[in-house]
Parts: sequence; structure tokens; C-alpha cells
Amino acid sequence: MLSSKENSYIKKEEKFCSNTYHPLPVVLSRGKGVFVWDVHGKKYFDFLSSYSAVNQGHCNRKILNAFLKQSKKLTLTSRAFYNSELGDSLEYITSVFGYDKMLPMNSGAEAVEAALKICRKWGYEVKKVAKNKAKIIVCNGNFHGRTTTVISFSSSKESKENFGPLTVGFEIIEYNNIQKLNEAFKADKNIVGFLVEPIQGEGGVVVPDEGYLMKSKKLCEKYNVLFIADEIQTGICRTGKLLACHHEEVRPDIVILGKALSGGFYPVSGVLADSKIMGVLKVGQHGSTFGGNPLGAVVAKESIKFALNKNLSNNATTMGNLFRDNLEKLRSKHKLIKKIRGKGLLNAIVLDCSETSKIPWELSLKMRNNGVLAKPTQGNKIRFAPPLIINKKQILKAIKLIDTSFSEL
Ligand code: IF1
Repeated sequence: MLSSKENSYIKKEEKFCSNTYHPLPVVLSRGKGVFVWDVHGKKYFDFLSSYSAVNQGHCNRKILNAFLKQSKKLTLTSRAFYNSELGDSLEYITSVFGYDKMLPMNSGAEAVEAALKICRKWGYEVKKVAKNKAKIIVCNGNFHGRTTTVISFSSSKESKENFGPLTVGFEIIEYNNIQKLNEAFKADKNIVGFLVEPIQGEGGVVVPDEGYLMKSKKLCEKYNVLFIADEIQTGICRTGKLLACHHEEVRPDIVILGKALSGGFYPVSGVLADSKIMGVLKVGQHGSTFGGNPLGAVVAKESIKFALNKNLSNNATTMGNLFRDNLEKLRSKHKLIKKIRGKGLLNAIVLDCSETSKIPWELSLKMRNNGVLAKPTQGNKIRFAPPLIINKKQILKAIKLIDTSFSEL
């Protein structure tokens, strides 16, 4: 039961904000580390991490200090001028990820759009594909953002219905199916790129078969197609490696980053590629008011530095194993848990109910009452993705609260 204070916050948000979400009924006012507090001071484990944008924990002190220091000095210059932070930041980030260059953007979708533009331009100017014939392969169940070109290749009706006319030049194939990818490449010589999430987030944390990424990359090399990894949600240590592609030693031609590149402070995204690909973009052919601003540059550098210094990849691996092992133990007790899947600290449970069942929502409400915030995705899956700084004691405590919530259902 919500208090009148919570209801007044909710009513106001509903009254004045566009109605594009169905939030869990909780009103948050503070965050620190793996925890958030509501307006009454009730404490919760945050098992969504703002869709993996706060891998470093809420209000991370190191990133905050860097943010505060820079925000008092210079926040935005536009790229009409140079600034003192961008070069230093991108030198660090490109060296960490092993690429020649980074195109700095703001939101994830913007970075995806930029990657598609680079890929198409590369197709025409390097691969010599016929003008306006470039084709990019994407996967069923994909989520790459909400802009009109990106939703043009979504396989979800509600993401694209009545937003037409849609952008052409994309073909959807089954995720995690090498044969289909090979057939698509063989059938069309105008294919210039393969855009893929190493693990599909919105699809309910769908982990492809071992070897899928490597085999896809090999096919891309064989057919001279750019392998574009959307690591916006899976990147920056979330799955137990700096990039999820690194689980298979795959080096994408283009890497797209976002979310946790910001440490949850300030929208920062980016596209990583070597000069032979990034070089197709010439002066005046792309840009953005905020892209490459000094404040975002400082935040991005600090976010990556923290992730490496605290070895968040290693913690995501060990805590992820601990979390899934303990969820497995709950499975014997709660038959509702049909499947557990994930890698590192990007996990989900598939509930033994229909995709339209009310049970996942009811369970999320029980977990909220018990102090764990997590949300259903794709109907009968619940995603569990805490900040990567979570420790053993906190994992075990959260498991107990999840166990209690199942028992109360
Ligand atoms: C929503 C989840 C969805 C992303 C990948 C690009 C973007 C996202 C792999 C775009 C954004 C967010 C957006 C948010 C819900 C959430 C999400 F998977 F993370 F849960 F939708 F699938 N590539 N994902 O996950 O980045 O422009 O949002 O910065 O739109 O409802 P953005």
C-alpha cells in the first residue's frame, strides 16, 4: 500500500511526464553503492542498476569528485573548439579497449545510429557496394534504442508500430543461428555489417551458444562484413569481461558503448573503431552539440578507470557465479523458477508462467516490499543486474529476500 506522500509524487509524474513506462510503484530519492532509498527512507537493493548504467554503484565517490571538479571548470564548448579533457580521455579509453579512435556521443541510440552511418559509408567507399544498396543484418529480439532508424529493424511490434515510414536496408535473422547468418551473407553481396548484442538484454538476457560470436566474426571476415558489437548493456565489466565479446576473444570491427560509460552521472556513449573504418567520416559528416564535451570526457575516463582499478570484471564473475548457484538452490524449493540464465552479473530467471501472467509483476512487488528492486522483462523473465561492486554478504542477503518473496507469492 503506498503512502499519500508516494502517491502525490506518482500522480505528479503521471500528470506531467509522457506516459511511456509502467514503473514499479516505488519513489526513489537517494542512491549509494548497491542501494537506493525511497522517499520514506526505506532501503532497497538495486537489482536493475538503471539498466546497467550504474555498474560502478550509485553516486560513486570517485566519479562524483571528478564530475564536481570539472563541472566547476568547464562543462561544454561544442566541438567548434578544442577542449583540455577530450584528447586525454579518448587516449585512455581507446588504449583500454584497443582501438585507434572513438567517436564520442551521448545516448546509446545515438552511438548505434553513428555506428550504422560509419558502416554504411565504409560499405560504399571501401567495400564498393552499389550506392544506396547497403544492407545490415540484425537479429530477432534485438534492442538497440528508440530512434526511428533503430526501431525500423526492431522485431518488437510495440517498438515500431505507427512510427513509419521505416528506414530500409536491414534484414532480421534469428539470433544465435550461424547457418542463417551464413545464408544471409551468401545471398546478398551488398551486406556491409552485422549488428549484434553479445547477450540480448531486453530479450530477457538471452545468452547465445558458446562460439556463436567467434563463428559470426569469422563469417564477417570471410564475406568482408563489419562485425558491430552493441556492448551498451553488456560492456564495461557487466558480464565478467571488459567486453562480453572478450569471452570468445572476439575483437569487433566496431564497438558501441553507452550506459556505464557514464557511471550513471551524465549521458556518455561512444563508437570505437580503427582508423581504416573511422576514417570514412570526414569533417562536417557527423557531429553533436554535446558529443565530446569536457564534462562527459572526464566522467567517461573516471568510469572506466574505476571499473579497472576495482577489477569489476572479476567481481562480476565471482558474484555472478555465487548469485546463480544460490538461485539454483532456490529452484528446488520454488517450482516457479523455470530457468536461470546469464553471465557475470547480467542474469535473469524465466518463470514457469505465461508471458502474459501477472505473476512476474506480483513477484516484483513482493521483492520491492522485501527490499529488492528488480523488474520483469519480456513477460515472464525477471532481470537481476546489481551494480558490479556488490559483495558476497550483499548477494547472500539479497538471495534470502528473493527466497522470502517467492515463498510469499
Ligand atoms: C528503454 C534494457 C531495453 C540497450 C542496448 C542500445 C540501447 C539500449 C543493448 C539504447 C538501451 C535501455 C533503454 C530503455 C530500457 C533499456 C533496455 F535492455 F537495457 F533493459 F530497452 F532493452 N543498445 N536499453 O540496452 O541506449 O539510447 O537508451 O541510451 O528504452 O526502455 P539509450
